[in-house]
Amino acid sequence: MQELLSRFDGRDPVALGRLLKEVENGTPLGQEALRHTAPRHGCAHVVGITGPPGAGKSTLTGRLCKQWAEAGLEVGIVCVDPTSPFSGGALLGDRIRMLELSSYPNVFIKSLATRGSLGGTAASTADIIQLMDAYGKDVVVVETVGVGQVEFDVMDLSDTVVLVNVPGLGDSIQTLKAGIMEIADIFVINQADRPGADDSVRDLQRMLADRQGAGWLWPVVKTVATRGEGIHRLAEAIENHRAYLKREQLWDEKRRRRNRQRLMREMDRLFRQHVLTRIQMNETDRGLLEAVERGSQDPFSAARYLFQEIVNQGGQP
Ligand SMILES: Nc1nc2c(ncn2[C@@H]2O[C@H](COP(=O)(O)OP(=O)(O)OP(=O)(O)O)[C@@H](O)[C@H]2O)c(=O)[nH]1
Ligand SMILES: [Mg+2]
Repeated sequence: MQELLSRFDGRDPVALGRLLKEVENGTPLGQEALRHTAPRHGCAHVVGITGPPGAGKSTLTGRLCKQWAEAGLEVGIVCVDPTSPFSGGALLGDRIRMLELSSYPNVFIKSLATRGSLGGTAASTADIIQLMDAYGKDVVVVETVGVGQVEFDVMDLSDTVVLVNVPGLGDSIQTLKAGIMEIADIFVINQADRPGADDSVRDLQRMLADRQGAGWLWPVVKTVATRGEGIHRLAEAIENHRAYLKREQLWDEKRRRRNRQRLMREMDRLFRQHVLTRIQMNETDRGLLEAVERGSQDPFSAARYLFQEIVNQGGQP
């Protein structure tokens, strides 16, 4: 274990991959890795890329990361619930582009399959970001399909949220509008080689003009990801947002809030674990649980009773 951690500290990508897997599976070694790396995280710029399925998020991520990698930056990519390039099932051209990207020694790609699993996605994404950050990644890009609560939670882990859309987006904007529109910092109209791109940019700009920002004007960037057009402008917008966050002290504030959330989440986890152990070991508690299940005991009083018992016993099971 110690050897793996020192190899991680020595920036061995194999050790990073191994520890990411441990963290994803919630093993004791994964927990140890999180404790070990906690003091060192908070430096990486976390960029969330979201938008409807097939908008070109992976292609765009690939282009952006290639540019950063060639500029010498350490880059991490996290794909949450991927359906294309990174996981397979994609067109050959996309696969080759991604393969090309993973040949850069300073790029690390991690896919996080979540389909079918209940909850915990945001938690494991936060852990994966932490590890990549502590490893020394300058930028960590997180790609999700922007449709549900999970994506929303994951985007909450990002410093800069990029919302990718395609021309003729009237309807898709409407469906995405609830929530995601509000948390986006940069808007992209990708597939600008298709008709209607300029109209879409105008529509978006009109919509954003009604919004009063405190110091940040939401840029709308037109891109053709497949040809690499507009990527420089997008990279520039992302860099401007980073500078803005630092200037306004929002960078530190976000990290404080995230650290607080992680404390609360870890407390929840430990407490729940404690309660489950107690119920397993203690017949009275088990009887109480069964009564709650049957409906003959109300869960609110039962929870209060259990809580008080745990406090009285000083946290011993
Ligand atoms: N014409 C055109 N096609 C594009 C552009 N960008 C991406 N595509 C194509 O659109 C398809 C989807 O691209 P992806 O990058 O996989 O899109 P995605 O948003 O990551 O898709 P999911 O992860 O499945 O939601 C691919 O066939 C791309 O080659 C573009 O700018 N113009
Ligand atoms: Mg994708």
